[in-house]
Amino acid sequence: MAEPSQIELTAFSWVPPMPRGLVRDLRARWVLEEMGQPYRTRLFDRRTSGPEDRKPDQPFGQVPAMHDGDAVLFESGAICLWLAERDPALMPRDDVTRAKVLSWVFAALNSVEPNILMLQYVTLFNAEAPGAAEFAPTAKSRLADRLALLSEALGENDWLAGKFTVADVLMVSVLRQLGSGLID
Ligand SMILES: N[C@@H](CCC(=O)N[C@@H](CS)C(=O)NCC(=O)O)C(=O)O
Repeated sequence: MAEPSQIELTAFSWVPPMPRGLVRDLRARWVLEEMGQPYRTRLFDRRTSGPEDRKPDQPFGQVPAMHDGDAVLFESGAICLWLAERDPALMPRDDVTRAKVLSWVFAALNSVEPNILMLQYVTLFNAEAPGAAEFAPTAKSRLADRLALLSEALGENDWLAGKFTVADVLMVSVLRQLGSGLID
């Protein structure tokens, strides 16, 4: 019988309709699938399980977290980078490409995603909060500007670092959040 995988990923067995297909464990699953790396999951049902159940592995009570042997990681970006380091396709070994990959990984999580989150907060999650409706057009226009610059940087290229890497996994995962009509 095959050894059980030493990799365990936390995820939800149930979420409300809106975030389905967008929960951040998908980023790690995508990388694991690209690598052909077997893994098992530990699932939480959001109807019955609260953040406290997840805090032992994830200080903010969220998913994903990942056990890899004795190592425990949280943050989808850290998990994806940890895994990609083992796959020269996802994280090429040459410095020139590697520098691009690292830069685009952080751009996805630190320069693009926060603008999406800001718009989500004022139009979806906290739409009723004081000032939210007034700030929504600014948030929308900031996101549109950021997306225009991303598009300019990508140009006619298919991939951010010249070939498909973990940077594309993370950027696409971030951009998929726009699919729900957040921006025209
Ligand atoms: N920055 C974290 C964000 C993780 C996150 O937002 N997780 C959400 C699902 S996509 C979550 O667990 N939400 C449940 C909750 O907050 O109760 C990451 O990239 O891993």
